[in-house]
Amino acid sequence: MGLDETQDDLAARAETAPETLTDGFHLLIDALKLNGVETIYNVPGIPITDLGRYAQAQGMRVISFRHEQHAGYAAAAAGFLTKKPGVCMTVSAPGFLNGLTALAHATTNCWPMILISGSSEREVVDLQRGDYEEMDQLAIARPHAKAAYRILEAKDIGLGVARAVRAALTGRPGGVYLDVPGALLGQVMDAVEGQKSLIEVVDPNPKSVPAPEAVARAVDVLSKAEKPLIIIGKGAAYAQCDDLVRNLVETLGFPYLPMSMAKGLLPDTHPQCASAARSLVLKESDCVFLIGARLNWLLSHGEGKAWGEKGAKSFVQIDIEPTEMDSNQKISAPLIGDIESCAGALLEAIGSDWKKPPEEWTGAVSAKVQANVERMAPKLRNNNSPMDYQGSLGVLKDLIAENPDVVLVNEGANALDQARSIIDIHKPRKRLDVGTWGIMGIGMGSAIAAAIETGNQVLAVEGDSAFGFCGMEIETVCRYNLPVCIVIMNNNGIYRGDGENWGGGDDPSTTVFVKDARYDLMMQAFGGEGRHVDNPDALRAAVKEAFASGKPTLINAVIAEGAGRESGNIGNLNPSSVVAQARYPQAKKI
Ligand code: ADP
Ligand code: TZD
Ligand code: MG
Repeated sequence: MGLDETQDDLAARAETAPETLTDGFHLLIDALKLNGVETIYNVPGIPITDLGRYAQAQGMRVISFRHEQHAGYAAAAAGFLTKKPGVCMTVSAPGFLNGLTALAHATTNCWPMILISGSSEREVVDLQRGDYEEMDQLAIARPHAKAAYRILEAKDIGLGVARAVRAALTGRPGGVYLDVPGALLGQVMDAVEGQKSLIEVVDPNPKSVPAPEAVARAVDVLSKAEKPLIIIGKGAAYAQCDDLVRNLVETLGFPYLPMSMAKGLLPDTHPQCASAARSLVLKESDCVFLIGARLNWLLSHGEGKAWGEKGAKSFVQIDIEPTEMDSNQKISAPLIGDIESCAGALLEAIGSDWKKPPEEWTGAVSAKVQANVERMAPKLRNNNSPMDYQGSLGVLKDLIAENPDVVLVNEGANALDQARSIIDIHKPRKRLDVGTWGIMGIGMGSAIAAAIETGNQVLAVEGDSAFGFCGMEIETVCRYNLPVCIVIMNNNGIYRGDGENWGGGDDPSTTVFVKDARYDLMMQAFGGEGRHVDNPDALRAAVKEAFASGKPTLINAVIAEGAGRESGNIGNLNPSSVVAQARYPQAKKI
């Protein structure tokens, strides 16, 4: 009995004693459950339709989307929020490719995710005989994933899932691809043998303790700083050691800047938060301590005008990934390890007689913060109609302050940059956005995952263009009756709605949409609440009502067409040429 039985033997046994058998479908479900996976984000179809049904029958939550990219973004966001791999499941070739963008996004953001895709049979695919949805998916996934595996035999499903879970979580987290040929799911094996073949991964997030000399070196560099700065990144939010990070930041007494998804790890209203003095602290600081943040494009690689004089700063960095060090600037004191272990070791090493930075520095930063906050305050109170970003987002800032457990999802250009700087976040992991790639379309997948994984109210602040990348998923929001309130910052286009066709033809400009579109009516089509507002008071009332009811709601917020800026805050990244500037006088106005 067992492993030496052929599939024919097992088929015969299935006639008389099916309860003694299991199959690929159920082994996969059991292996995922054994490793703590409770939810699958998927789009059904051959060969995984029944896998979804059986998973639901076996007590898993299976959330079906309208497009795999959004199921994938949901899985990626779930990975960030829970520190467990978010699982997305797709059909072969086109469904797989739709999900692959999200897998690459998870890998780029260092979030644990597993993309499970059904695939066609190797024998046909490898000879390119033209199978249904034929594609060598494993090869295509590999460059976009932290790891990629294919399971060919039912007895290896336990192994395959264990490898995927460990690869997604251990060290720097990332996306893992798991290729599941259709025939595998139908393979039958003895139930007891099958159960024995499953592996529950032991310690998938092992502690990674920094070397004592590395800790001493870091303390030495930090203690010499006159104008220190901490930058907290989303790796620190992901690490889920919130009290320890807060304790470290408060003990050191340095001003800090949170990267966008690290906002709320310490509240944005914390006295050491230097967000409103960002230019000052980046330029003037003499020592920068990075905690779970990379010196990538989002920090202009640690160089250029924003960073002041070249070579004038020393950098200390905590990261779990050794090769992250020196990727952009010399790291004088690398602390390789997990943030919990590193922060704990540092706190122990600095002891109780730590000398906080000079008042001259911290006082100057606080004064700048206060002046900028005061300068901004009246703009956030305007009641203009149509709205501008300040008046509308000022309202949302108040409502998030009153409801700090709400998870804010945010995408767009101006809608993103303005909301990031205006809306304070008060608790850890309460902000999800476009991440390291600045990708549009993460909104609905992230909002759905946030609602499912946390059970909290979600507020999705969406540029009208950003929303267009994922808008069909409002049907998913309504179908699962999720407490998601979507505010469309509707300025009739990408960056602005007032662009013109520079050739003078009848076609609209490349960046504008249908004028005065009523996105709220889309929501009504699916039974959700749709509201249309054109002033901040009405916006406040509509969002309050959505929070109170918890019903799926979409608010079409009318923003002045000319309120935004080209590319939001990153217009400088657009290539330009003197020829083009001379040829198109309009370009100068942008
Ligand atoms: P941000 O975009 O917020 O600046 P990044 O995504 O650039 O953040 O950086 C996050 C960093 O955090 C990555 O380099 C990643 O390796 C690191 N990281 C993730 N989890 C941990 C952890 N538990 N301990 C230490 N570093 C971590
Ligand atoms: N495609 C993808 C997947 N990601 C992108 N970042 C873009 C295209 C380019 N892009 C941006 O970087 S922002 C943006 C696009 C298309 C939309 C900005 O318009 P919006 O926001 O309506 O969402 P505002 O408020 O009008 O600026
Ligand atoms: Mg727009």
